[in-house]
Amino acid sequence: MRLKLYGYWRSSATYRVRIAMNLKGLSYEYVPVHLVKEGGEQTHATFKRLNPAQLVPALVDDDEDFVLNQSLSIIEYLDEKHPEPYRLLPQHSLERARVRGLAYDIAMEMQPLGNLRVLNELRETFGADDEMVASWVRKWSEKGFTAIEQRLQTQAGKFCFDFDVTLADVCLVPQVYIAKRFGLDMSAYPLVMRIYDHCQQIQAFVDARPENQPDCPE
Ligand SMILES: N[C@@H](CCC(=O)N[C@@H](CS)C(=O)NCC(=O)O)C(=O)O
Repeated sequence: MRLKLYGYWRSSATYRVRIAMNLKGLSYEYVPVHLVKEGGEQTHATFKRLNPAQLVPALVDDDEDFVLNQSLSIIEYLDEKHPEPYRLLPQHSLERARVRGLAYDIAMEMQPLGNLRVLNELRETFGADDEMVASWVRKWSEKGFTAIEQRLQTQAGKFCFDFDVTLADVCLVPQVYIAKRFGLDMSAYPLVMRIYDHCQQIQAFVDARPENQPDCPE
């Protein structure tokens, strides 16, 4: 396997894949796709060939000659192929469904509302300024984290699901990063933040941080 991860330092979806690959000790070449420069490199023909949806991340395996898109689909593929040292999706079907449920709450209900092209549309079509855009992201982040905080009350330990790191944690940490970036006060979500802080002590999470990526501006 010669894996190439096309992504962007500040992309939360790419951040998820970086965490998962680091947890599994998979080495990969990181190929930055600048989402803003020159109208966004995700819209250029070279990247559209990899992902016509014009979204990062994309995972390319040059040896096996395939391209995958959608962070959760990429992570599930890697999890099945490399179950060691952690399974990010539990083997028990009910537990697996619960982990997916929390991950989807984040990846399908929260993250898309703060995606760059949605925020650009708010600015360009509806005349939103920076504060209005930030307030929009905070509003949907609050709604999402309020539900997650409540859900965590019955199941959280060091991680979202007791003591095992799962896909849910892999999604949670980048979403907290986004909320903080847009100025959300996270003190209303103590369980979310306990898990976030615990994950920050794990090297795989540290190495995946946006500020530790080669395309992060100095
Ligand atoms: N559901 C997709 C979301 C991908 C996504 O939204 N990527 C963002 C960065 S986090 C992007 O490429 N945005 C570019 C744009 O909006 O033009 C996944 O999980 O991979």
